[in-house]
Amino acid sequence: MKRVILASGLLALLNCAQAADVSIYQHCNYQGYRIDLPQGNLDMNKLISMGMKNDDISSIRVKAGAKVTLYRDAGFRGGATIVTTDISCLVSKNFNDVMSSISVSNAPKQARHRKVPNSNAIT
Ligand SMILES: [Ca+2]
Repeated sequence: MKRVILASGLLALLNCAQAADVSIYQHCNYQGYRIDLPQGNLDMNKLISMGMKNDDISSIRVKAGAKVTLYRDAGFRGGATIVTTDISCLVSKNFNDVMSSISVSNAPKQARHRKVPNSNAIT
């Protein structure tokens, strides 16, 4: 019985790890291209290598517990705004088409949502 409970717990963790916590979108209302972001500090060149155009992002989805800091300039400079929820149009934050670097982190209560290194335990 204990095994079953452990297995379902691991499954929940895996499901959690699969979906991106943060996605950025080209246009307002989650339109245009979408880029799923991993945790960490993502500078302009990294974002461009992931398919972003500089100064082009207009909306963002942020799952509960995640925290995102948007920066106007590359190198995490030029003024920042913190986002912890979905923003359907960054015009409302005065941040439309300006973001050049971004920092993605999780609040402490989400820290347990990590990838499970060995999923064999489920079977
Ligand atoms: Ca910029």
